[in-house]
Amino acid sequence: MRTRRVLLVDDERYVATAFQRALADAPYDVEIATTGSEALRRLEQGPIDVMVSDENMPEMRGAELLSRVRERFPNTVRVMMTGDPSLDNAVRAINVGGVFRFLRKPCSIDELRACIDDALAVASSGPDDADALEHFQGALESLWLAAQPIVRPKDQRIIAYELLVRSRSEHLSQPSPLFDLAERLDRVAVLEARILKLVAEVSRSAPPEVQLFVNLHPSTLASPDLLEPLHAIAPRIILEITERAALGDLAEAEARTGALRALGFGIAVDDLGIGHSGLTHVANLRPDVVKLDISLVRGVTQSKSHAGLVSAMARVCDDLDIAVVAEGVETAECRDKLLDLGCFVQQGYLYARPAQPFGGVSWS
Ligand code: G
Ligand code: MN
Repeated sequence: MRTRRVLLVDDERYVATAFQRALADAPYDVEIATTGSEALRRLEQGPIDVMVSDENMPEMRGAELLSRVRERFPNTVRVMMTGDPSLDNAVRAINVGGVFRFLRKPCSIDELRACIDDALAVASSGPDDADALEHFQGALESLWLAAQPIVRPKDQRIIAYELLVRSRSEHLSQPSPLFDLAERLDRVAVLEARILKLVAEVSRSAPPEVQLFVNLHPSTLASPDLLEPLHAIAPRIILEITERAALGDLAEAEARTGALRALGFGIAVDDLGIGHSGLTHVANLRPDVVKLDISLVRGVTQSKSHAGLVSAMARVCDDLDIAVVAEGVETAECRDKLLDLGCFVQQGYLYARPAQPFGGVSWS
């Protein structure tokens, strides 16, 4: 089984870190967040078994956070901790947040420990892992790769395709639920191995002059052997490393991407947007390609600051010899604005949706 994870949410960082330190010897990992939105972002990155949230937080109250988590991540067992254990609070936490336990502040480390143990026991007796495994195997057997062209609109050329994993299994057709399940079942490497083998197969029918962009799960950086099937075609492959996933130790990430480069692979930083640590990644990893996130690209026709950021990125990347790809281009207006801003390589529904490889483009 994978290591279990507990997320402590408290706007007072020292409270959270004090508990985290006290639980350092526990047989599970303890992570912390200081706002509701930070907690939600963390949940999007991978499964959390138990979340313990403070109620009284300025940005998003605990009850609201718990209700959102209940809706989006129902497998995360929820505990509320509050210094104001009024009946109203309790009713809201139970009815809206579906909480498992209610802890009163100040709460001793022993109380917290016991509560987390109970919550973890409930978490493991949740959805039946045997069923989940069968469902996952079904998805694994029906995997296929969609391809979406990456184009230079100025000369109407397809210069690459991004390969996107899909499956024919119900609820698992898209990569994010598929990888969530793989993480829960500790099968990420199995899934990734299958995908990379498929990439090697599909590459044989790709037009000879195009490059292939392949999304890597962050954990694959630590298991580069999985890329073996692609060694022979490494110069055609650009490995996309998402900026959304914490790359952990940057020095380590640099060494790992360096090793992949030495094998001939290109490196792209994917989903580069606003509000993450992406620029640091760009500066340190010096990727061959930067892919601007949809949220940034969408903004260029409406917002001066988005447009300014994109044109600054295009200039900096040009200076550093990094190619820029704008993702999520959906309209002609957006295409033209991006060209004005110096983004000459684009990808998005305007040109083609991800589809069976390797389709053409409508140059409207
Ligand atoms: O995280 P990554 O950049 O790899 O995600 C690419 C995803 O974006 C794919 O699932 C693809 O279907 C989707 N996508 C590609 N082009 C567009 C677009 O123009 N608009 C929107 N909304 N999504 C797109
Ligand atoms: Mn991508």
